[in-house]
Amino acid sequence: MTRHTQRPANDGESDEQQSGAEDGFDSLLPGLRRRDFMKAGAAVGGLSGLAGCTSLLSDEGDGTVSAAPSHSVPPGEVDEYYAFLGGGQSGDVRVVGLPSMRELIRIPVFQRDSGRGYGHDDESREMLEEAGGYTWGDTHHPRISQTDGDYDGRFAYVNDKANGRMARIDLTYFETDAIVDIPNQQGTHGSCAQLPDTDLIFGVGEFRTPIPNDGTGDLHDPDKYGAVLAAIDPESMNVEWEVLVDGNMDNGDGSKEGRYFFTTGYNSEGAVTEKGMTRSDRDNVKAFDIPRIEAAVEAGDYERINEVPVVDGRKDSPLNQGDDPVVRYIPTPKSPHGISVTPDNEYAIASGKLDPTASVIQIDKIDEVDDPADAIVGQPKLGLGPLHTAYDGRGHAYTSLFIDSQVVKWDIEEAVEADAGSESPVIEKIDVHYNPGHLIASESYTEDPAGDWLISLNKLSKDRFLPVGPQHPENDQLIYIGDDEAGMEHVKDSPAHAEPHDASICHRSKLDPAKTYDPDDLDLDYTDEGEETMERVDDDRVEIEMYSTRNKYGFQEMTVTEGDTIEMQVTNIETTSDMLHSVAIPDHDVHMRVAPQETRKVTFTADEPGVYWIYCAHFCSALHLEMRSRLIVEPEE
Ligand code: CUK
Ligand code: CUA
Repeated sequence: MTRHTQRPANDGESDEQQSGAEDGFDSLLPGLRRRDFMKAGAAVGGLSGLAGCTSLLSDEGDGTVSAAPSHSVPPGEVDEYYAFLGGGQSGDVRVVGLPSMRELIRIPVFQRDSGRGYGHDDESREMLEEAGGYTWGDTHHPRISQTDGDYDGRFAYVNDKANGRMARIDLTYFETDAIVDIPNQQGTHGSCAQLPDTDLIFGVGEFRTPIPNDGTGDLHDPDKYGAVLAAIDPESMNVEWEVLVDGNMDNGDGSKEGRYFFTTGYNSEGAVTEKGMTRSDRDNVKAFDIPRIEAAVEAGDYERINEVPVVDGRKDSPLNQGDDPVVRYIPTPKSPHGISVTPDNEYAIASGKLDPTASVIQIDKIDEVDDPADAIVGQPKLGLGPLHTAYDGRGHAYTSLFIDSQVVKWDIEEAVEADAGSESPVIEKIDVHYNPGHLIASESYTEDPAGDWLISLNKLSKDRFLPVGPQHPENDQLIYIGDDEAGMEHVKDSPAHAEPHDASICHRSKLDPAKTYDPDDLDLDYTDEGEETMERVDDDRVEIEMYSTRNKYGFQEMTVTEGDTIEMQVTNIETTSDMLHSVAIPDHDVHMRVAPQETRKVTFTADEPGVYWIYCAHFCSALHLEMRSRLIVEPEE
């Protein structure tokens, strides 16, 4: 481990202090479970006395004693990591600090959010409109852009499983800045970048449909349905090409050097009922050969559908005959779910879901073997319902076990050595509460994971929190994984709004969020104090450009006529960070936030005569309530 400290919130603590106690003391040390004791005690060869033991353990200040470093972040201090969590059916991305697990902010992506003015100003509203105009999305897999195999802090990308879209979040401003509605794809599930430099973003199509799905094909014959992998340019957000495959797809991950993109797939049967989808004992992992696909596109070996070049990657495609197929189908036990490539780029590991094993695919073997099945070099038996796998950079894998409600830690090389179906690679299991979907370790998706924290994103919390009605919170549990001798330690429960799936954890040193806007980054012109204008540009159109500051708007009143369309552009001229204002207009469904140095525009129609108090909805000073202006709408003659 090189870059960051392994013991984030506890810098003064030495390795010797990460110790345990002898069996028998556990009742005296309430925070540490018995099995941790045994492991830790064995690791240090036992300790001589209880007094020494308790003083050597970290104290959480609330009577809890723990072998993990402190996970509490005292008031006024900040976290070591940012965690970006897909918000599922809420359509957002949550930003959580680690190890405190405090939610810092939510980034609205596919839904309007009045707290951030998102979907209220013209630009974000038009972006949502142009991307289909839906009111929600299903965000699963936020991935941070990388350069040279490490987070570069520029962008995050996240899928909308519901409506076949991919969005980009600008991490300078923590705002969604682009959304693409992916043609020919329904149910964009996996989302991932081509590494090491984020040259492409991949959207993985889950639902099989007729392609094109416009009613012209046979709607009733599922055999004619298909699913595509979509490759998106990370700058323009254009879909560059797609590959049509047999069966469906689920999750995806890319090899670290850009050669392959892997997807899991269930339903190789191409069925349309649960029963049919689970009939066969085998499904597959698809390995997309990116350079080979790009060569096919270059050579014109595609069909253009809905303006996108679609390469035929089905098994019987001419492009799949011979030695360098565009897509290799690697058979696995049925219904593999998560797939992730190890930090060293040796293996792609697919978790079995309906099978208790994970399949370890050796990446450089894919080219060599005649039978793709021979690229699977390990198949450890992990437990029931393995879904997703994360890494610590020390040769261990951590897999969520949905049915067993556990996280299993196992040794990757050991799994390659052992016979298929062996449990010997399993190092340790820890209970989580309950039914984990994804799990994620700090910087697990990079070439150099930090290996200290892991979050288990549990689907059910049952009775772990105060009851709040029939919909219970999700439970994101923080587990310390930095001490192989002491073992995994569960240190925190954190209730979450429905419903996190995947996450990316990034060290704070790799992000550089802006404190205020740079007006040069915005398309609209800055309006300073004294530059405000109000102009009737048309019979029924009024343009207003004004500033806002503590505690006034550029105009104290604005008189228009019933039926006028008003384009109101507002600059927040504050240079002090955190000094937000907004433009809230009663009865007009307007709430436009303007952060310091930000200029936004909102267009609305004044269709009811009357007086409307425009007010600032962000509490900005003692005179915040006085920060108002009147919109006077005179009746039409
Ligand atoms: S999926 Cu949700 S738990 Cu979308 Cu990555 Cu597995
Ligand atoms: Cu400005 Cu409140």
